[in-house]
Amino acid sequence: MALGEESGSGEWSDLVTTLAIGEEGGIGPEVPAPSALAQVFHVSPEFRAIRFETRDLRIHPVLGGISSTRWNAWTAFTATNSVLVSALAKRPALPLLRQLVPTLSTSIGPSPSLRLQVEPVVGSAARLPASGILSGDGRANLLVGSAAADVLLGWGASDRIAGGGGGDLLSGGAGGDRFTFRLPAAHNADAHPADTITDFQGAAGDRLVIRGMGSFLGLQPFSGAAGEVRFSPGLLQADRDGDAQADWQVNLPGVSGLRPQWLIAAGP
Ligand SMILES: [Ca+2]
Ligand SMILES: [Ca+2]
Repeated sequence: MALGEESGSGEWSDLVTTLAIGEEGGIGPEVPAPSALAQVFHVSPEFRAIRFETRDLRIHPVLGGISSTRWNAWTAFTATNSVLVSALAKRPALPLLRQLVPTLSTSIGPSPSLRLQVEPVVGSAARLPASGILSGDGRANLLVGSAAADVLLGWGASDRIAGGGGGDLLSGGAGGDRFTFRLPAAHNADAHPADTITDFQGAAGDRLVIRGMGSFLGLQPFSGAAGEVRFSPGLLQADRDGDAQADWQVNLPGVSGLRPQWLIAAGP
């Protein structure tokens, strides 16, 4: 992984070792941050770049002043996920960004992140109250989207991700992640926008939980039974109302095959 720019009044490389950094971007819980460390989050105006900065509020014994280390986690995360980068670039900016954190120091006064409309949430689970970006961390997170279009980012570990309504952009990151969907009511199935999972990898443990699904047909065409689910490369489809036409779908870019055991049928 690449460490990003150094900033502040002096470099203090030891600071990096106080962080437990996940494989592709999470700040893990294994090493609790000392109280003098504060996590600060930066985003670009378009909310398409997320940076984590750890600021050490102790005075450096040699250089003096306060040092900070910025780690461009976004770059590390998206370096292996070009689909996510491309998809985000096509989406409008979302004004709400919630970032889960293991701990949050309250000794630093008003958080700069709040001025940037980033809302750190202490805990491993969170729900979006309105359309926005919900970013987990290196732990196993439970991420629940709003009824509108959201971006949910699981990062490391095995996350549970449920986008809810709207056309959601979902990315599980590393670990075997569980994506939960609910087939819409038959009468408005055609109006349901498609979700996209940018990094689904069944062989790596990712799973699709679909509430209300009937038979899984594999590559076979719909037979006209309500609730049937079928797969074609890059696309999971359901016929909610039994007219043999797809009226619900999840885009799975890059996925050429889908094993039945990667799908989990759940109650409505
Ligand atoms: Ca949603
Ligand atoms: Ca994950």
